[in-house]
Amino acid sequence: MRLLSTARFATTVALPRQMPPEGPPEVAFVGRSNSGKSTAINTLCERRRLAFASRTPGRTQALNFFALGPADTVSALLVDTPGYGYAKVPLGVKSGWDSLAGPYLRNRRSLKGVVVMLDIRRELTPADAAMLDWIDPSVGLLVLLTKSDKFGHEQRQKVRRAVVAALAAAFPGRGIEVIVFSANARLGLDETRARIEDWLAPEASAPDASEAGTRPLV
Ligand SMILES: Nc1nc2c(ncn2[C@@H]2O[C@H](COP(=O)(O)OP(=O)(O)OP(=O)(O)O)[C@@H](O)[C@H]2O)c(=O)[nH]1
Ligand SMILES: [Mg+2]
Repeated sequence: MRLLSTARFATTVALPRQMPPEGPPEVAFVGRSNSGKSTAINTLCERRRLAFASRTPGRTQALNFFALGPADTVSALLVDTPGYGYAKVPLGVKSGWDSLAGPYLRNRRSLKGVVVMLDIRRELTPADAAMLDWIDPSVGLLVLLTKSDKFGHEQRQKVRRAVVAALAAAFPGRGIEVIVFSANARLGLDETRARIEDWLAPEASAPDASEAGTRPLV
């Protein structure tokens, strides 16, 4: 069974003091209001209403944590974050960003990767660039061009090339992967799942237990 299909609700954090202690690896979903974060989580986890999706922008105001792993074990977490750019300011207080999501994304040591949702019709906005700039360079980044069912193949690829170029210019050397994504048309799901599961896998660089066991003691 795939790790993502074990997802279940863990906790909602509406205030900084409710933040769970650092622990298993986490991947956060971020993006402007209405960019498709909650829908992407539901689709990637094959669950209809795990994360609440809505037509009303700005509905998700808290951080919502979803646990992954066998029933009695939390081996990783997915985190749905409030949309930004709602109040026409890059990282607005009104969206809960300054007190909650902003500090979380900047300081959380358990955070291994951030999936950034860009509505394919809007490409990269200044608010998105400000958010990307906010994230520590040690954290993995993946950009999903969401709702790409709105465009035909040619137009999708054209936007993808433009976004890859804009990201390379704004964040040289970070090599940010850009995936054409649609929850409705089920585009880009396997690629996205593979990248997320990669981030959540136990440290590739950590010494292998079996190898350590074969090492002479003296
Ligand atoms: N056409 C199309 N619409 C989508 C797709 N994914 C999401 N939507 C629609 O976009 C709207 C917003 O989706 P959400 O998943 O709630 O977006 P969000 O980023 O979580 O929004 P906030 O939590 O308010 O910031 C909903 O009406 C979804 O049905 C998609 O792949 N294709
Ligand atoms: Mg949402």
